[in-house]
Amino acid sequence: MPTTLAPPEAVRRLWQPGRTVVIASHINPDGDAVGSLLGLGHMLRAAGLTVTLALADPVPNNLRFLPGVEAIVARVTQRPDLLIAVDSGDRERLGAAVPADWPVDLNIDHHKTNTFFGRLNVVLPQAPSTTAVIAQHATAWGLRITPPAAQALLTGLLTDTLGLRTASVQPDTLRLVAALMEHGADLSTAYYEALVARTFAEIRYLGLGKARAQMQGRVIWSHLTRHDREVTGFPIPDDAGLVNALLNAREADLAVVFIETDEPEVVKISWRAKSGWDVGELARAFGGGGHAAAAGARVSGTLEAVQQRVLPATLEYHRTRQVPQTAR
Ligand SMILES: [Mn+2]
Repeated sequence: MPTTLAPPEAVRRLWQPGRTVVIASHINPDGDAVGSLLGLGHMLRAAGLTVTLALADPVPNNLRFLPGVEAIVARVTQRPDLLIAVDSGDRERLGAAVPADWPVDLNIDHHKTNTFFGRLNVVLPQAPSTTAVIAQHATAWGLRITPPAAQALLTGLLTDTLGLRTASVQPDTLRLVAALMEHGADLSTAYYEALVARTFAEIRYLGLGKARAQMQGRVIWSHLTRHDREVTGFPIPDDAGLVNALLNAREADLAVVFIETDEPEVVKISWRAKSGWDVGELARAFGGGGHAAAAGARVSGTLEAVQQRVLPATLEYHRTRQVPQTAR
């Protein structure tokens, strides 16, 4: 039987010096995935284990300042003594980082939806980030928080809380920030690098999207084109954070961004919602997926045609709080 909250002694017994360990996290990694991977990785290395870190997808640019990030591999083929999953709600979200039939010895997470797929599980849904779960347990697990570990753990906490401004941030969270700073984390650098810094191209690309924002009935939307990327030099067919920036509008409940991709007639759509709304439902109606607050889909058609289908459905959803039949 898997445990739901493994006793610290059981976890501590896993890390015998000399053992080989693979730590893996989820596809499309975010700051909490990378921060958990590096934070635990640095501590286990300091404890005398041979550590390999695995992520199926590349580390986003805003997290490349973290020490040790260059050693992360896309796939592990040699089976270790221990396999640990961090910040991953289920086994499948590890993607191709490790073979699907390797059992997970320890699953550390904070997602409410976690499936307890580890032999030992440390899943705390109230925790603001998986890095917070790791930082809170480090001492009980017999681990020492080194300065590079502290920096990685703080970064995951900052990104999952959007810079310490989500409702999940409690007095204890700020005490944890203080403790990580005492262990050598640099708050100002982590905050700037992970959350604030942008390239010049990104600022201009984002600006084009912001300038053409439109709003109707508390739904705000905009689009970004291939041409926008050509003129600004922004290299990736994504929204560069535009959808989050649009949802900052006081007057809006929902935000949508349409991105013309580099594939012919494929449009990427990103939805964001303030609390109480569920754009995941809307995204699923268009063959995509996601959560209540953030969701996405890829839809075939020209930018114009896709907007003409998806925008009325989004406005209708907002008006009736139901996904209209026509969206299916
Ligand atoms: Mn997380």
